[in-house]
Amino acid sequence: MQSETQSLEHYWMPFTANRQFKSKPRMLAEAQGMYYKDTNGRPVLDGTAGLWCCNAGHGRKEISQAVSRQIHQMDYAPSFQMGHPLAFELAERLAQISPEGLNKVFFTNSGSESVDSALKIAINYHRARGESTRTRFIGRELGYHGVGFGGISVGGIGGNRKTFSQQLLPGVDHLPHTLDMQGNAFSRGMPKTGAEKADVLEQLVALHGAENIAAVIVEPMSGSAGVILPPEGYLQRLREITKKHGILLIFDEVITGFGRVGDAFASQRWGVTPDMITTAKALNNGAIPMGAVLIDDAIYDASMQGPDGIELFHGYTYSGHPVAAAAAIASLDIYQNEQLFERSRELEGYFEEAVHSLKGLPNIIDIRNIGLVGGIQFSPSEEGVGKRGFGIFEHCFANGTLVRATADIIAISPPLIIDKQQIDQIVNTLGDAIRAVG
Ligand code: PXG
Ligand code: PLP
Repeated sequence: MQSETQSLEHYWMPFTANRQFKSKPRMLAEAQGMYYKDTNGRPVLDGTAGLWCCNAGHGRKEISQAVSRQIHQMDYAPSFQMGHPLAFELAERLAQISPEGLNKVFFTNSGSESVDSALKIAINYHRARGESTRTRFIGRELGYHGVGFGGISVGGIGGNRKTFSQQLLPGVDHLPHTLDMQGNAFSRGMPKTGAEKADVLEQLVALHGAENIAAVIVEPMSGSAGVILPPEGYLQRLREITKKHGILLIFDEVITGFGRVGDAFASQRWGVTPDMITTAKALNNGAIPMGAVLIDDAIYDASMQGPDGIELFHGYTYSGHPVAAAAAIASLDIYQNEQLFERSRELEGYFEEAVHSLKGLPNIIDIRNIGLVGGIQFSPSEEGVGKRGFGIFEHCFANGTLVRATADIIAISPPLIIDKQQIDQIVNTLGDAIRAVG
């Protein structure tokens, strides 16, 4: 419980307007099912699964009990040159639900680390095959790949890069983003047009030479930049072009993984299999920091060919942490037992109708959706970019619903256990907020 005298001065909060927050804090203290409680005991409906993490909802006993059991049995085990059974068990479980061929797993502690790991694995793979000139990466405008120097280099959100622009990885290009507000505003699900934007990859190959390009990394659906869906056929084209030129394709599924878009992974929803998938967040329902890279057998096998010894000079103190792994196995059990990935697909139609019913309210210029994720985009107010979005977020929170604002886009991504009435509640609160903020 926060006491009246609690100092807020010492904690430098991430991706937060610290001075603004500390002058008017929003504090969460408890969570159960679909609801948070703030420090005054007021319930807040979770329209964001935390930060896209808690797909099975909050306070799941199966997870807390697994964590408690494991921390008693063995709190920590070294991860270099030592193993423990749970990490192997979790890797096997992940291989069972991952797309075909992606049967190897490298553990990390966050999405950012998963991205850095995947980029390094790509370079290591090409070197192992004698193609050591393949070092360039291709990301995409508006992409979010976490905050490591690797991730911001391939990332395409200007605000996250500008301060560090002289220190980014060399040899990175960006594909154009796929948001087309002229042609595709208010699309339901995948937009119809724009697949040809993938063809820019051919131009980059012509410019640099395929023999110099290691990998292309994209979010199959951009989450952070405001729910930007791939046009029909776009991901297939990226797959065809990368395959043709021996370039690895990495899908960053930190947000789209574990049921968010109506299948275990977006890769399966859209029938396109990359060479690696980066994950984190809902991997263990957000309970303990953990991420993982799912890797095609061919990459692993090629990397095991050199002289006997360490095959990849990379890893984290907490890779495959036993307590995080216990939480992940318990989470996968819940996802499976309650068929939550299927539930996300089943509720998609209702959710789609609900979010698109907001069309026509003041200043809405686009609404986008897939699975249990929705994005509502507003024109910026005269006060500046982001003010309208933040005002709507604040109004919703004051009225008992948590949504997420990125600039003037509101994203909704509730736990997959949500019911129809709760979907209505989110949309109704949002509608009131939009009318009130104007
Ligand atoms: N890749 C993708 C696609 C992500 O969405 C990361 C990497 C980085 O993960 P970590 O665990 O290092 O934060 C992410 C994280 C938002 C929001 O509001 C999104 C993320 C994180 C925080 C807020 O959209 N995505
Ligand atoms: N910095 C120092 C001084 C370390 O000794 C280590 C790990 O041993 C690290 C950073 C990296 O920490 P981690 O493995 O948790 O990423």
